[in-house]
Amino acid sequence: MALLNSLRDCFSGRLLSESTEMAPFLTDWRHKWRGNAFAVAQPYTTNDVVKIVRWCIDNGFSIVPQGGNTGMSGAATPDQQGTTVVLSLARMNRVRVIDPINNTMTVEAGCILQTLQELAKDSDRLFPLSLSAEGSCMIGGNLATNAGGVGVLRYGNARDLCLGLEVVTADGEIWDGLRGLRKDNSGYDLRDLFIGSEGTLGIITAATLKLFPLPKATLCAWAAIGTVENATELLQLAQSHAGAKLTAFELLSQDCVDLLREQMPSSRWPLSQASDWYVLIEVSDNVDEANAASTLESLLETAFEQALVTDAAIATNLSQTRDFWALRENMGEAQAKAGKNIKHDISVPISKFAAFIRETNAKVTNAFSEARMIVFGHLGDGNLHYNISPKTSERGESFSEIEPAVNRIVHDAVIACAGSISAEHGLGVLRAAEARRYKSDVEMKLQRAIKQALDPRGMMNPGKGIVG
Ligand code: FAD
Ligand code: 2HG
Ligand code: ZN
Repeated sequence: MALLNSLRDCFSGRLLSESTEMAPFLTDWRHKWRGNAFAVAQPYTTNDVVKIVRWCIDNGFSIVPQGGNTGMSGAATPDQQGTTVVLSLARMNRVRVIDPINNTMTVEAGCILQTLQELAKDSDRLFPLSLSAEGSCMIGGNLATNAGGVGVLRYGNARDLCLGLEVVTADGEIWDGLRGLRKDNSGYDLRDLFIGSEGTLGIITAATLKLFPLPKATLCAWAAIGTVENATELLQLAQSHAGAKLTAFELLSQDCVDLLREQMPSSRWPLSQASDWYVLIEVSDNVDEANAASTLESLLETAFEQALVTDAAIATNLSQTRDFWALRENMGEAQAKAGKNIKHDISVPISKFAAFIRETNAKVTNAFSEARMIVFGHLGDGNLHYNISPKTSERGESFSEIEPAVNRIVHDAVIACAGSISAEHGLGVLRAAEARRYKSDVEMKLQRAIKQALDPRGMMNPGKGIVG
């Protein structure tokens, strides 16, 4: 009790220590992992974060930073030991400055992503990071995971959208790197070390983010495609036809659509016939909607002529646009509703996409007849969500038992085509050991040297990420 009170008294924010109030912070959104913690601290300011870190150093506790707790890899859930303080950034949600001339905004780590998108829009700007969890994930978490989402093809991932950071280091010091500079070669890039480090090197407390001109019109189309080869050809065509106007290019299989409609029967379906594959294409235009429509229409016309597309629909109003996007964005939730699944968030060169899917689907379904392939993702980025659900509604342990063998098949195939076993969701605990398995000794030596230099006590998010 004395220890708890000394933590409570050392900073000005909220401290939770009752098991019921801590419970939501001790499991992930899928309830795949559960842990314990000494307490959950919710600081208001960067100085509060400093005090909590120093208290943890003095008392031998580790820290698990947490944002919106929407992560996919178990990285924000503490381990079982109960010797951790969960440091929730939720109350650090101030906007420090918006600079429309520099096209930047400086915000605290606990700002909800959607709030930042809306804020940018109010200034006639675009903050293009966009993912289905945007209503609850926080910018600190987005940066700590180097989140991707649906706008990477045009605007890049979270790393590309960040110019500067403020970080509380594992020594309890503040690094003020909140620079709104697009060019800065004045030393090793500390910002890039913290981005994507999953809370294992320090605590991001604020960030300076890039803003873009707000497009005048955004339009999307849903197209039926016979093969993945056709989808990658269509991507080439769309890139050459629409150039920088192409802002999203997402792929889904018929099995994904079936799963979605089973779990969410109210989903609206834009086409009259079924196909093996579908793509969702978005174009954005800085002139007007007529321009956007003409780009999309002429793209689809050429695609029909080249027999790349068998059917297509363009969203003609906001409600249709939402319906099209819902078919793609609700995939995560639909899988969660369906029960157990095995997720693989992988990157492969786009040129190898079609062969990868064909060959790996065959290997997985030959080895496990109960596997239902749920393959979708950000084709424009070479990032697949290569997920597997049980064919029946069976949710028991037997499906979990096949997970290591399935992972081995999928990840060996990824590495064989020079891909990555974690594209946008990070390693957390889900992929940490496997990532180590595929890294060279040299790369592991460098990774450990970075961890040792920035977190010599090993107190930041122990057990997570590449070094663990
Ligand atoms: P959390 O889950 O709270 O934390 C994630 C990691 O970041 C943990 O390691 C944590 O310790 C660390 N962390 C959090 N805040 C800080 C901080 N301030 N300083 C240091 N470390 C910190 N991800 C994608 O990339 N693309 C998608 O398309 C996508 N779609 C999703 C759809 C759904 C329905 C869901 C539930 C998730 C999706 N995700 C996606 C995963 C998730 O939303 C992202 O990883 C997101 O960036 C996590 O943000 P968060 O605030 O929830 O972080
Ligand atoms: C998405 O792109 C997310 O929808 C979630 O990254 C992927 O559910 C998944 O595996
Ligand atoms: Zn994704």
